Amino acid sequence: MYHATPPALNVLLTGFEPFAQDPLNPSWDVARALDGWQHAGATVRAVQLPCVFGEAIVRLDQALQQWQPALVVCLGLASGRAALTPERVAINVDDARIPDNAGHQPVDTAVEQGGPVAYLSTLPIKAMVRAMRADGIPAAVSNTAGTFVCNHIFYALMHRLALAGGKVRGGFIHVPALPALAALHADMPSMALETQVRGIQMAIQTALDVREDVRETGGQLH
Ligand code: PCA
Repeated sequence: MYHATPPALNVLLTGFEPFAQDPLNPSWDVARALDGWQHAGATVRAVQLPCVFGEAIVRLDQALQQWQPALVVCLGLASGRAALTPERVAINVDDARIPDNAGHQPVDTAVEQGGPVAYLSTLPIKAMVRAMRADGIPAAVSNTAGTFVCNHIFYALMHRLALAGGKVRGGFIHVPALPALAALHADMPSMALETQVRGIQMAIQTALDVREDVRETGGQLH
């Protein structure tokens, strides 16, 4: 008799530690809230990354090694945005406007020496945006993840997935501030934690269910 059970599928979901004097980072709150959540036979594994150039990649490599994920979604905070924004493209540039949590501030250096100029997300970003908006959650495709630690980890992730043969899909989603964080600033858009969690849940669900992205216009940041 054949009793083999299919291998356990893991979804690696990363969030960042707080940075830039903010006391919290919703990207980690969201990832932590989804740790252990299951969909379509896959289990979410949440890992926190340091907001430090280089060290974040070391931690990512450990997590990839540990969980051998079938899908990787990295989250980060984009304060100032009002929607959940799957990123389209990671560029091979570190150009920090502020120092990271270790005081490093690289300017115009490569994430990976000799790597391609850019990688596109291999997540179905438009299907994800469509699913979130259909559920009443503000979402939009973003065409820039910036040039700070979020783009750094997004690029490093896509480089690794490409070098590993491109069978594992991955990408990056920026999340807005939480109301408690926005309250520390004068006029910052925010989104409640439970809405963010539901949106990211929906995004992961879509990535697991949808192989081919939808092709449609609209729903992107300018
Ligand atoms: N956001 C920053 C880095 C860490 C985070 O959560 C960024 O957008 O680069």
